[in-house]
Amino acid sequence: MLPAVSYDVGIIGAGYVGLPLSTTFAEAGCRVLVVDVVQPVVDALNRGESHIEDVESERLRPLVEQGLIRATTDYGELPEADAILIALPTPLSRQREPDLSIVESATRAIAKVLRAGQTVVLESTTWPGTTREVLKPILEQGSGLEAGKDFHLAMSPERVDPGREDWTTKTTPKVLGGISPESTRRAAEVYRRAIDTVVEVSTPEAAELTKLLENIFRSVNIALVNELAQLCDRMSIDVWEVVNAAATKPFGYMRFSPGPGLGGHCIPIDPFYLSWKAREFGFYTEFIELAGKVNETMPYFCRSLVSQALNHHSQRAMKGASILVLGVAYKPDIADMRESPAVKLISLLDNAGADVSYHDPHVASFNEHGLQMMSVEYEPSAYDCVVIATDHHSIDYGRLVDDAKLVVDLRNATGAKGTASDNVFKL
Ligand code: SAJ
Repeated sequence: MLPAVSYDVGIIGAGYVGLPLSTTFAEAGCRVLVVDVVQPVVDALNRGESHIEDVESERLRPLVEQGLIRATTDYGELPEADAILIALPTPLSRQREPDLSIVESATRAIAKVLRAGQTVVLESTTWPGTTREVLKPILEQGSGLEAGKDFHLAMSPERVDPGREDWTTKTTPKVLGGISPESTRRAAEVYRRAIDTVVEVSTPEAAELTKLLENIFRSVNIALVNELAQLCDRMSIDVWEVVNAAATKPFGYMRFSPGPGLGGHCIPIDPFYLSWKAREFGFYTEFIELAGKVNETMPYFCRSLVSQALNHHSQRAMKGASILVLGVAYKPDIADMRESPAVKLISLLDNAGADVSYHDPHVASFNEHGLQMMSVEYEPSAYDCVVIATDHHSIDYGRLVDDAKLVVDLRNATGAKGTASDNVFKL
């Protein structure tokens, strides 16, 4: 006897992907079961409290009160869901190799409760072949069911850009590929209940590689302008003037900006999922490796800019200089610290003997890569140098140029005023 289908979708993982996805399905009238292993997160969600910046509690609470979203730690409730969407982290190991352990563990738990007729979709960013070579055997062996026949299996990469408001989970086109045409059809049917545009591709591998292309495209182009920034420094050309001028081209060009390096849980990591898999085919992804190398040199290059600025403007050595790093989140107007290049820069400045503090209106404190710090009061004039590492829009950078002794601007946050002021040194 099949259990009554109490949920249209079960979503595994209540993170920056899973919670917006759950909310989007619920707002489309679907009944959603959110499964997460962290009990306090589950309890908070069932109280209508969101821990994800992109989903306000005011938006979540009515959906919980209407019974459209319920959270649990129990995979045993999943047979009551028509479809199961996996939105879990795929980090790199310490050896910088793909780490699918979280996804594999969840897949084994799903296999134990999988029932005929369900559709399973992987949303996590991963190497081409993961859905077919890793998830499929785990699900089949754990359930005794056959993929493509007894249950359906597909891959549909997440495209969340944390903090973005113009494109939402509902309005961003969703690529999707199943292990068979019927799996593609069934999975697309699920997503079309909540997502405006579903783009079907022929296989999960095509969907997996589509996502990697999107993020490798960003990593390589960011590395390009970072390399140009280093060359411009030697040629005494303002790289910001050049990237801004290039961006006036209305076709055939896309703006990217130099900076102190690559942060976030995607761009610094995803490309290495492909270079790792490509080696299995005796293929070396030169662009990915080169981009990674260039992007990883940026914190070191920025440290030398600070050292030069202190020397030329203030006749000061780095050693003993008081430095305020302004903005440590990995990108503007969010609190996320993951892989933030500002953390590496702070370590380098500290190792060079500077007395380093940080201020970030979004990040009260952090504990990353062995650094544990708290945000200090914002008093730019109290420091020998203020380094703009992330340009949050809540800071008045014109006022900063007037108040600070010396500014090193790694994001062109000070704009024309910074270019005109002799106490501002730019990347
Ligand atoms: N960065 C630069 N220069 C640029 C753009 C970005 O230095 O021109 C830096 C940022 O400061 C940040 C890092 O790169 O540290 C990543 O920036 P990002 O804008 O790619 O932001 P993410 O990683 O939060 O989101 C990206 C998505 N971003 C956009 O599409 C604009 C998208 O690539 C993916 O949907 C998402 O990663 C993901 O989850 O894969």
